[in-house]
Amino acid sequence: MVLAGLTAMSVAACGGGSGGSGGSGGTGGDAITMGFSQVGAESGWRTANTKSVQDSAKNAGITLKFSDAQQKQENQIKAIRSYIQQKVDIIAFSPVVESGWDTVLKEAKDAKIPVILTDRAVDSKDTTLYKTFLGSDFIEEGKKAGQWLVEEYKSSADPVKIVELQGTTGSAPANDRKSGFADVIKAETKFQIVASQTGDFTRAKGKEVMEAFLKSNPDIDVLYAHNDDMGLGAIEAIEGAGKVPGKDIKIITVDAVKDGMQALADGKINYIVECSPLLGPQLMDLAKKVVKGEQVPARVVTEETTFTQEQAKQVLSTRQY
Ligand code: GZL
Repeated sequence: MVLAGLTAMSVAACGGGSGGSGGSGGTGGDAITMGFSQVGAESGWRTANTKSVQDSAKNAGITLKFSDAQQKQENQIKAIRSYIQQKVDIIAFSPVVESGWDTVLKEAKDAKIPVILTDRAVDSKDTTLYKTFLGSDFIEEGKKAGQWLVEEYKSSADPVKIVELQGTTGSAPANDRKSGFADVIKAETKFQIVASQTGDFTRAKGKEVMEAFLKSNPDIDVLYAHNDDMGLGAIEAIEGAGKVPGKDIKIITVDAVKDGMQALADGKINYIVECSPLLGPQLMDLAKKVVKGEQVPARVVTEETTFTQEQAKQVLSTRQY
């Protein structure tokens, strides 16, 4: 009995956990090796998320193999295949877009290497392809943005012309922040989205698209940007057009990274819905449980809040990212 028990434990420790024979991890012993495929380095949020993952792996004693996909799905698929070849104990990744993952996730499953989704979701129907999804509720984030707008304009019946800077086309945050926001504002016909286009979550693209919006829509009242970085780029465009951001055009963004919170405190943004990038500690806890073969929740939703201009002034000095 004792020998059998020891054997079982040693297999589990080498990553044989929930995935059966699993990867040897390339390190043997109790150490866990994680292969992590990151979206890219497109925004302040992503930079903070990468730091959280890397610091947390170090603190957890997990060997991290890390790759930056430069926002290309084919690079993420290549990275996941490489981790399978290296027989890592577990794979975690933030899928740049929702679709097109079933084949490579089946390869990981066949190789008995468990997968954790972090930050963004996939639209695979087969939920046995991953052990859990850790990340924000993006629909809820979009709803919070819409709810602020409804409250902000409750005493006026005049039309409110909105332009929207969407995140990366096909990504879960872009799809869900768009639908959550639209669901709330559709209750009042005064709200009109007059233009909506992707800014790919970057400042540069956000500025470029906002410049085009301003040329074709001289009377914009509100900008809803799916992240701070696009909102900050849009602020440059708005000021370049001789308008005052936060006053002539009210701005709602999502993330609450430091630069966004500074613009909120300065009155250039009106409201920010928080989306926490600090997923590293929870990711490493989940990874240890999965490798040991322990049950984990299918969905772990990150806690987050919202900020007004006044609240930003109060918390700015305490922000971690
Ligand atoms: C959201 C994350 C998004 C951020 C953007 O969890 O995927 O990607 O909102 C980032 O800033 O680029």
